[in-house]
Parts: sequence; structure tokens; C-alpha cells
Amino acid sequence: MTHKTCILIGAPVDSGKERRGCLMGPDAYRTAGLAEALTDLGHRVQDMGNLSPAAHTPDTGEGTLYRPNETIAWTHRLIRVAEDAMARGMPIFLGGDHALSLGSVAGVANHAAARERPQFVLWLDAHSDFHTPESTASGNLHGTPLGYVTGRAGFGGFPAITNPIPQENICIIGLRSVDAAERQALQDTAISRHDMREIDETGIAKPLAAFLDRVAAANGLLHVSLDVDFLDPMIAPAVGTTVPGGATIREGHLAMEMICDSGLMSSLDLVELNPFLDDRGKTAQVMVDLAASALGRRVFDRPT
Ligand code: B3U
Ligand code: MN
Ligand code: MN
Repeated sequence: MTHKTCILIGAPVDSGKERRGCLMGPDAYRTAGLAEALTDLGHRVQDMGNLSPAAHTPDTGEGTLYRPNETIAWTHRLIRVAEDAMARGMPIFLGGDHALSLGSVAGVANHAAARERPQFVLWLDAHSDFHTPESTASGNLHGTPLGYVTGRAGFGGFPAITNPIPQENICIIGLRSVDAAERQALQDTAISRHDMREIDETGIAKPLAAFLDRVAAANGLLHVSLDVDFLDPMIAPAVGTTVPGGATIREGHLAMEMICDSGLMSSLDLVELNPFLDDRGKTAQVMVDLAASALGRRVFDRPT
């Protein structure tokens, strides 16, 4: 693959849900050797260190949402940082919980619009994260990024979405925990949705190849958002919301290798890692290995 400038953006967002620990994620990825793995593959790596949210009024604990002010402040900061990083290379957002994707995806979408390129999003997750602040039952904003970036109503107080991602440009793979309200809302959308039953029946390659073909045909930019809970908790235990029956190491690597072969990925989120829950760093290591696969690592050179 062509060599990239990988811009590592530490986004220790921990306001998207109640259980603490994702703020340690960026440093766990560094400890697991992410920069070295990418450098070994021939990429240039710039590490921006860990960001902090924009200035904001401290959350009071009142209301149904968990720490909305802090998440809004992160969204402001990350939109700007994403726009800026896209102009210089390939941003890799080191989460942090999935609330960081309100900012990362909205920011890359602004960049794509400025370049007159369609933005596509691949969401690898057990959950569909399609809530709004009005529909969420948990009050956890990490369950809302796809609702936000598609321009759903109910995000008062958040930065206005200037370039909503068209529903047909989104593909979710790995689903196995979708709330009733989300299921209902998703039913009326053109978002491609692939649950684990489908992966079991057809394999992961089929729906992924179909989506990548669509991105290529549209000359699109591709943002990949990889939630730790896409993977099975046996191989990736360091996440607050474990859901049994997730993707295997083999499915994870195959997906990343196909993404790499497509040459389409222009930005990446690594989210929901909670190092406090890890087993000797194994989840951080799996995530680093998957990122390396998406950026060209091969265990075997395949004959052409
Ligand atoms: N849909 C539930 C659960 C959830 C979403 N994302 C995660 N969990 N990680 C909610 O709280 O919105
Ligand atoms: Mn998620
Ligand atoms: Mn999830």
C-alpha cells in the first residue's frame, strides 16, 4: 500500500457513559506499540499527544443525560482537530469512548464536503449507536454518534451538523445489541445493517466487499469506526459493555485486510478500550494489531 502520514490523536473522552476508564485508552495504545507498528510498515507517524475538551461549564448531574456539557465540548474540539488532520494525513483517533465519534465523524465529513467527495462510514460495533439525546434510555451519549452525524433531530446544544452523512453511505457490521427504540428508528433508514447472524451465515467478506465496492464506485472517502465490542469479549475483554458472540480474531483481521486492500480508508477511530478492565494488555494489543492490518501488515505475502 502507499505510505501514509498517520496522525495519532489522543482523545481520552470518558464522558459518554458512566463507567470510567476509557480516558486511559490512548496511552494503552501507545504502550502496546501502535506508533512503532505503523513506522515498521513504512508510514510516517505524528503523535499529537492527548487533547482536552474545549472550555465548558461543568456538568451538574441534573437531567437525564450523563455529562452532556463535557461531551459537547469534546465534540467542538474534535470537529476542528479532525478537519485540520484530514488536510495533513490520515487521522487515527485513539479513544476514549464512542462519544468521540460525534466529533471525529462530523469533522471528517466537513473535510470531505469541502473537497466535494462523498463521505462513507463503516461502523464495526455490537451496537448501532443511533440514539438521540431524546431517545436514549441510558442517558449515555456514546450510544448517539450515528444519530448525530446523520443529522437526526434532538441534539440541541451540540454543534450544528453542516454536512450530514447520507444514510446510504453508512454500513454497520457486528450488531447484536440494539435497543427497541433504535431498532424502530433504523427500520426506516437506508443504513446497511449486518448482524452477527448474517456474519455467521454468509461470512464477513460478503457484506464488507459490497460496501467497499460502493465506496470505490462513488470515489468516496471512508471513515472506519472500530468499537472494541465489535470483537468477542473472549479476545477483547477490556470494554464496559461486553456482548457475547462477537467477531473473532480471524473475522477482525479479514475485515481490516480487505479495508487495506481497498485503499479507501482515510480516517480511523479506535474506541471504547477501557484499560482498567484489560487482561495484561491483550485487548490493547489486539486493537493495535487490527490497526496495523488495516494499514498494510501481512503475516504472509500472497502470490498474485
Ligand atoms: N444502546 C444502549 C447500549 C449501548 C450503546 N453503545 C454502547 N452501549 N456501548 C445505549 O445505552 O444507548
Ligand atoms: Mn459504539
Ligand atoms: Mn458498542
